[in-house]
Amino acid sequence: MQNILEEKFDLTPDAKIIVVGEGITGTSVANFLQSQNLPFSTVDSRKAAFTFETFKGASHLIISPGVALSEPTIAAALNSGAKLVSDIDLFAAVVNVPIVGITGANGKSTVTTMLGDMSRACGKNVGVGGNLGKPALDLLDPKADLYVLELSSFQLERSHVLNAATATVLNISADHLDRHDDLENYAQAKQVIFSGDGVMVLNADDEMVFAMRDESRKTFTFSVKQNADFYLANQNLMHGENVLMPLADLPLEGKHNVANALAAFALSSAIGLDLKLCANALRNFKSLHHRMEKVSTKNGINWVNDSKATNIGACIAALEGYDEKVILVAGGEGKGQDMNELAPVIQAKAKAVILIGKDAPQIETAINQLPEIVPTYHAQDMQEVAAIASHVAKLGDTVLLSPACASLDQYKNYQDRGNQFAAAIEALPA
Ligand code: UMA
Ligand code: ADP
Repeated sequence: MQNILEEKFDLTPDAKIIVVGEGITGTSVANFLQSQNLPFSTVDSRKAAFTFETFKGASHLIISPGVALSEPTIAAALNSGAKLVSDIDLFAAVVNVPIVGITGANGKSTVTTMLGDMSRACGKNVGVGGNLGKPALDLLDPKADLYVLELSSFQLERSHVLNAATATVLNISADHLDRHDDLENYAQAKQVIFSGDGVMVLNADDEMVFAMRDESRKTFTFSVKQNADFYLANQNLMHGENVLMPLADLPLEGKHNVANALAAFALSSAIGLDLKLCANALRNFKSLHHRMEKVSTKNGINWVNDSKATNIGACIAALEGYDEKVILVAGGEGKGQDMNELAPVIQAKAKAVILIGKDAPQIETAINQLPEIVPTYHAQDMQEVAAIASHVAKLGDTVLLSPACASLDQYKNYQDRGNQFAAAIEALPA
């Protein structure tokens, strides 16, 4: 392994390697470097603020995804010649079995989990992780015959090689624009997932994804709207002339989940899995917590927790899945998204909106510009959300927490936000 690391990244016992960030990525990198007898130091700005001195003389920086590359002290070190290497680069360099790479604005965790289930159903010893669950380097296992990685744009923007056997960008919509300059820059970061010569899996319904097509590469397309290699027709998920499975057998809500299932089939097909066994795995798929999760029917109201909807695209997908109008709970840290994109869908699908969090005023301003009035309410916490929703909702109505925003202004994370929502409903008087 050491030879590979020297050859690919010039990582030698003389290198001055700094691991930036002491979270789960940093820890996985430190353990890996130690196992390779490579010396390193670690830094974390929570312990001591970064200064130009911190990175002086560094030959390599292995930077955790939560740390911005634009941070001035880091940018300066990279500019003066320190090499940027990621945990994903190290992982890809030492793995000798197929890697499946999954990125996109939304659906990554769902498709990654689907592919893990499908691989196990086909008898594979599969390591599943990355942005979801265990960091990539912690998955390394000599017995593994396949790895499935969820990759975020932050992980990809600091990576150079993946050489995935197959990879996909599921979709691109505004997210993390506080960290990426614009949508093109964000899309570019995601494209690193196709480095190498593996099979590209592309969403034919997403213009920016489809533009990544490379005629020289083997490509599978998927679509819920049109003809593609993997597509939806006559209430069936299809591959060419073959029915993969009837739509009715897919135990998930929403058209976006049909797209996710088709993407998972396309990836499975690219690595030669038996698609019949894959379909069986999907029939038993359990939707993940905090994603369109039906948490309660308290007082005759359908309470749905979609707290993982941390961007506008996910919230739109959630709303569009309903035939009738719902009571939407939205707001939080808006990450520089343009809330005017959300407003028309609110007009079409929400009978009222309960606003929470820091960027509630931005959503309210967008709603106030709509041609027809959508009533808005403000809540300080989930108890207040539950109380207002109980008051506004009629028997049989749906109350949907799909915030279109990150949670960090008010909650530990999206799980905490979803759990507090569920707890507040539980605590409502019957
Ligand atoms: N830190 C600094 N300086 C900074 C920022 C962070 O020193 O400016 C330090 C923190 O003090 C902390 C450490 O870095 O000690 C944390 O590093 P990190 O933020 O990179 O987080 P990790 O614990 O390494 O987790 C990361 C991902 N986190 C982020 O991208 C923010 C996890 O994704 C991922 O599961 C994990 O690596 C394993 O691959 C989380 C996430 O929110 C779930 N991802 C975003 C998303 O899904 O939208 C991208
Ligand atoms: P990610 O890992 O990319 O955040 P998840 O599978 O965890 O994706 O889903 C995150 C949010 O996006 C949830 O609210 C979910 O309902 C929604 N979602 C899932 N798949 C899609 C998709 N293909 N298009 C739009 N929204 C989606």
